[in-house]
This record gives sequence, structure tokens and C-alpha cells, in this order.
Amino acid sequence: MSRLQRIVLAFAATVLATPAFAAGIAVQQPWVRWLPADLPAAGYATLVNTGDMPVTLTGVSSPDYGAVMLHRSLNRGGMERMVTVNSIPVPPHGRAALAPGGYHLMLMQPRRAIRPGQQVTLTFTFGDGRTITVQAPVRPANASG
Ligand SMILES: [Cu+2]
Repeated sequence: MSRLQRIVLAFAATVLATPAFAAGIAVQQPWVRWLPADLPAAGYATLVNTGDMPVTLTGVSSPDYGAVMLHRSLNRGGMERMVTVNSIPVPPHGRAALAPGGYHLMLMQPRRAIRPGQQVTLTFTFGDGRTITVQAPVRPANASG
């Protein structure tokens, strides 16, 4: 085995051994709903807090998009609309769902041609400065989860 092969294998082992959580917080089942034309994509995940303290998601960034916003869908009198939120709380020993009809990520200004079947990188930043980076599969517009 060459030196380069050993380095590649060591790197791969490090990546595979790094789970998508920091102490007490995890980002589970991330996915992105692709939409046609110039419509922004929506990002979803479940944030799990196994710690004793509340945790707050304060932002998400991605090398694949120029802008990522935290949004919440609201249904007021039968009218669906979205508002921007500054943060999403995750209670101690609880979870917060980013899911269709509720909190979600709005992924704008794609930096490359992104299509269903691909993966995008999302970095979740929390109020205490912790970050968690995940690979999220991109699913078609009619995907339910
Ligand atoms: Cu939105």
C-alpha cells in the first residue's frame, strides 16, 4: 500500500467515525426538497437535544447555496404563509422538527446546478457556537420525507 493510499484510508476512517452530533445535540434525517425553475429549495431535519439545557439553532450555512434562511410556515385562517425566524429552540431532552408545514430552511442562490439524487452540505450553528455539518439528500418536488 502506498503512502498516499494510507493517507486516503486514514482520512476516510476519520470521516466515517465522525457522527453528526456534538455533545448533547444531533441533526437527524436531513433532506432537501428540490423545486423547479428559480424557486428556492426547502431543507428539513430533526434536531435532537439529549442534554439538560435548552439549545437554540441560530443559523445554517452551506457551500452549495449563497443564502440559507430559517423559515416557519404558518396557517392563518386557511392562508399558508412563511415568516423568517431568527432561531429555532430545541428543549432539553426534546426535539425540534424542521418539517413541511412548520419550521424549515429556505435554500437560495444555488452555487451549482443542484438536482434530485444529489447531496448538499448543510452546517447547523447553535447558540453556544457548536456546529454540526451533515450531508442532505436532495429529493424531488413531490417527496413527502
Ligand atoms: Cu420558506
